[in-house]
Parts: sequence; structure tokens; C-alpha cells
Amino acid sequence: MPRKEYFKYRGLVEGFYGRPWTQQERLSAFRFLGKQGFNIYYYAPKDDPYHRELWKKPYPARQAKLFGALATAAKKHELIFSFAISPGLSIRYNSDSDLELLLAKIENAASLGANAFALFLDDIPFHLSHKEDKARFKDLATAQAYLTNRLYRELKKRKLAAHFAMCPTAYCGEPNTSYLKRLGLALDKGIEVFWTGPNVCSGQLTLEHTRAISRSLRRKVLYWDNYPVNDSVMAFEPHLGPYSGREKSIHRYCSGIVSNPSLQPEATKIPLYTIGDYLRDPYDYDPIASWQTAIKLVAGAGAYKAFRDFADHCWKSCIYQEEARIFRHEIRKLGHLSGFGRKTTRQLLHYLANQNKEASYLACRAKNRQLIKELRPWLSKYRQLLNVFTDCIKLLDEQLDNNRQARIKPLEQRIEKDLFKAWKNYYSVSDTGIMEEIKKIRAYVELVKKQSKR
Ligand code: LTM
Repeated sequence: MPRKEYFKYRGLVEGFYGRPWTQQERLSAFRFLGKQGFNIYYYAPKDDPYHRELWKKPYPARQAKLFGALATAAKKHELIFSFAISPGLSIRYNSDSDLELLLAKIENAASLGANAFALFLDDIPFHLSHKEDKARFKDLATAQAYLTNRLYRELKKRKLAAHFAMCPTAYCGEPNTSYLKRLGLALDKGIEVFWTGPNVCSGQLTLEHTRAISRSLRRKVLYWDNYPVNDSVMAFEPHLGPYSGREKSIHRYCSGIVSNPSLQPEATKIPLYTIGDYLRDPYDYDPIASWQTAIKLVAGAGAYKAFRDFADHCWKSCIYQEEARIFRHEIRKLGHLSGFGRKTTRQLLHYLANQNKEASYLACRAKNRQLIKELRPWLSKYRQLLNVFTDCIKLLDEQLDNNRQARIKPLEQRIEKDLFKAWKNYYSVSDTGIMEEIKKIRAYVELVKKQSKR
């Protein structure tokens, strides 16, 4: 019996700002997506000039050739290959010649093998810019619906409209605005409309919100989920935590979910794997179990524990405010065994020595070198913080051991120096994990110091 499909579209939108993925990175992603049950890929890198600023110009021959190879690979991995174009910075919605240019670009992509198309109007001014558009249309929604419908109908005539999606200019937030309602009313029924949720990067997607936006748009919405993307201000967060915060039943009011991945194409496979699991069966989805399997698959079974313990410190994102769950659990367990006596400090030092060993194994010997290369800045910060924490425990140990000043001074100096270095390293690693524990231990050291002076 065929399996029930909860989401018609399960995909990836390469839609971030920053260095677009390379051909090899895309081909590797396609293999992965195909295996994990995804069925669509949108080509939409914001920093490909021919996708956005230079949308009117045809792709140079070399890029077009690569494109053809991508389309072939997509087919092999049973992915719909959607070519998206973002003309919103300069297009005249009322212009026949601009429509012709759009069509020419899309037909060219079709000739190279793309079998779906999308018009992205995100991240452009929220008003009409051209004189002729202002004269012709009463508002932005009407203008955008006019152009989108014309394009869609032309593509239908050419049998190129099997899957056609548009991204509106207001693509998140309040679902009941007049812009969205106008757009929903005016757009042809067969057009899919993207939406990112209550926020650009949404911590939660609820059934209620999904129902509301689908009512406004008069169709099931297609989620463009900005997780695990980490462009612009999020560049210092690797977003390695599992997919979460998406209500199980949202499939009732959405036609699919496509994930905007992070800028690290190998590392992003970890959260992507968990997204694939959720999409396959949201009712059966277990984020932690899925995350663990993802790590085994991507980092390799031999590196599982080391990588899991490191990735535990890399969750902070729109979905997670807190990170380092495993680490904090272990530290508390050890700390509570016997209070902060020397037995505890020794147990903690033993634990930290192991963590350090694992981190250096990852840095030097783990098999998936590409994964480690991409995550090197975070791994370095993680190791820096582990060292500081280890020194803090050593300091406490010395302090508890009759306050041996000769050893205490150099430790204190090293901690200050390393903390300053870590503070200057902006990569986000566990501010709610190791840093918090460091603060606690330092406060405790001060307390012990005061007591020993009495
Ligand atoms: O989310 C959408 C629809 N557009 C842009 C994306 O290109 C970008 O990657 C994300 C995350 O920064 N935010 C956007 O607004």
C-alpha cells in the first residue's frame, strides 16, 4: 500500500544571502535530498546576480551548462527542479517587454531541464516604484497579482506550469492584512504562495496560524521555512539542532514545507535530515532520535559521540533559545554527586578531559573532513571554552586544597587571557551552556577564597 504523504511538497530552497553553493555542493545535496524523501529544489541564491539584479540578462554559457547538469541530477534523484527568478528590484509590473524578458529567462531555464518555476518578490520595497505602475495599479498586491497571473498563464500555454510558486513581498507576520487578502483573491488558483510564518525566521508554526494565512490567501500555503538558514546577522550561528516547534497537524492547511538551508552545505544536512523525518510523518517524529540518527549518518558512526557532544553546543537559533542540554545535564549530575568538594572537582576534570579529547579527535581525525572544515570556527571556540572551564575547575581544586597561591596566580592569569580571546571570537557556542557554567564556577571560587581568608 502506498504510504500516506502528509506534505505534497517537501523541499529545499537555496534562497539565502551569501556565497551560493557550488555545483559539487548542490550535487551532494541532491543525493542527500533524494535519499531522505524530499521532492523539490528551488534554485534561488540571492547573490547570484542573474537570479536577482541582472534578472533580464541570460545566463552565461558556462553557468547554463552547469545548470543543465544540475537538472539532470535532480531528475535522477526524483526532485522537481524549480528555477526561481527575483526581478522585484527593477521590474515594471505593467510592462509587456518586462514580461517577455521574464518568459525568455524561464524558457531558457526550461530548455536546460528545469521543470518548475517561481517568481520571488521578497525583500523589495513595499510600494510601487515606477510611474506607469503607479498610474495603472491601485496598490502593490494588485500589480503583483497582475504580473504573476500573466506569467502563469503564459507558462500554462507553453505547458510549463505544472508547479508554479510565488513569494509575496509580505511573506511573514500578521496573516489578515489587506495586502495578503487582495493577493489571495486575485491570484489564479493553481499558483502556490510562499509564507515563512509569524516571523522571518519562525520559532513556531502552529495550526491556527497556518489556517489563518491559508484563509487569507485562499489556498493552502507553501511554507518557506527559514531554518536552518544562517545568513546575514545569523552568520555566527551554525544551527545544528533538530527541527522542532512545527505543530504536527499543519499539513492540513499547507501544501508543503521547503527549508532554506544554512551556508554550510555539509553541516546543514544534520538539521535537514530531521526536517525530512518530520515531513515523512510529523505524528511519529521524535526530534532527538532523529538528530542522533542524522549525526551518525553525516558525521559517521565512529565520530558519533564526539560530534554529538560538540553539536549540543550549537543549537541556538529561532527555534532554540537554549543550548548545551547534554553538557549541562552532565555537569549538574557530577556537581550534585557530592557538592563542590575535591571529589567533585576531580570528577569534573575527568569529564572535561574526555570532552577535550573528543574535540581534538574531531578537529584532527574525524572522517568527514568537509563537515569539520565548515564547522572549524565553532569547533575552535568550543575548545577554547572547554579549556577555560577546565582551568576554572583546576583553580577551584587548588583553592579547596589549602589555597596554594603559587599555582593559583598563573591559572587566574590564563583564565583571564583565554576568556578575553573567547569573548572576541564571535562564533556562537553555548553562551547558555559552558559560559554559564564558567560564571558559576568563578563565583564559587570567589566564595571559597573569601572563606579561606577568614
Ligand atoms: O525569507 C525570505 C522569503 N527571504 C529572505 C531570505 O532570502 C533569507 O535567506 C532569509 C533569512 O535571512 N530572510 C529573508 O527575508
